Amino acid sequence: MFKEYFQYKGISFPEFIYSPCALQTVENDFQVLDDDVFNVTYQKSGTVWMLEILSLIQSNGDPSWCQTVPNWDRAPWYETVLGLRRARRNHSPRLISSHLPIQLFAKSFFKSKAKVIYTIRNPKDVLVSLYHFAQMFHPFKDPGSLDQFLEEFLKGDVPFGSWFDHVRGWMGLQGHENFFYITYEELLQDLRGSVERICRFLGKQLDEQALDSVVANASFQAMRKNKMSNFSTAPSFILNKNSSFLRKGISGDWKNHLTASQSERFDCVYQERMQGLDVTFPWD
Ligand code: PPS
Repeated sequence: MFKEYFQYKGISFPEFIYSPCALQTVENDFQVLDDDVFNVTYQKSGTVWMLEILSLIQSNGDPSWCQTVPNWDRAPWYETVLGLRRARRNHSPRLISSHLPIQLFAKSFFKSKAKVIYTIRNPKDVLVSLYHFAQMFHPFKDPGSLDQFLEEFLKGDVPFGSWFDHVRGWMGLQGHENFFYITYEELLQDLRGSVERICRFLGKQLDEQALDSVVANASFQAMRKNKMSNFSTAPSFILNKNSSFLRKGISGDWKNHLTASQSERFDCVYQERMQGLDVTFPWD
């Protein structure tokens, strides 16, 4: 049952958590509402961090929601079989998370006023984070050696497909008023300033005390302690609890894992695949 992938429109998804039927429903039938806010990322780019920030903003800085309801219920990943059910059941204004590439996203989004916040992270750190995650998340295949996994990642031969295609696809919405992007590195460098920018995009005003609370409760330390955010209550047949989902929470960890030649190989593919994308990221 576990560790098998199926293909949906050329993208790999792990069985059991995802199904072709749920993906088809999301793409073609899911009714996006104008006040939906989507937390979109390529996996391991800061999804649960942004989820926490958005939950706290929605609650005007009051941490009770984040401390009593698991993150997967507050902002369900709507492409999963269970997340789709939760997303449909949740009351508006809904927060919805997604790792889907843009071409598989709900069609009704593109005719709505719903907002997307797209968080992007240095792909070398995404690779390292994903490499560790694949060893603890039972639906994923064993990643093998880092060298092997690096090649699969660069080819896009991993769940959710290519990081490059994902970023290029979503960044095509740059300039649309319902699209906002931010990097994991900006969140790390200036969380308060980032929260203020997110609030402006959402048209939400928080007072100083509420902002302080968002920043304090969305810190790595606070989230690591919060059972509703650290996945310690996730079933152990899904997640191996001997490792931590909130692993290191830093930028540049790739330097502790990639050799000089692996890093050069990455740079070479990065330059080729990102050519013509008119954006500069903090790691460029
Ligand atoms: S997933 O499985 O795709 O939804 O994972 P995702 O949440 O996108 O990414 C997990 C990484 O984000 C880090 N993280 C944080 N870093 C800093 N501050 C906070 N508050 C925070 N919350 C989550 C988490 O530790 C994973 O990164 P690594 O590098 O593995 O530590």
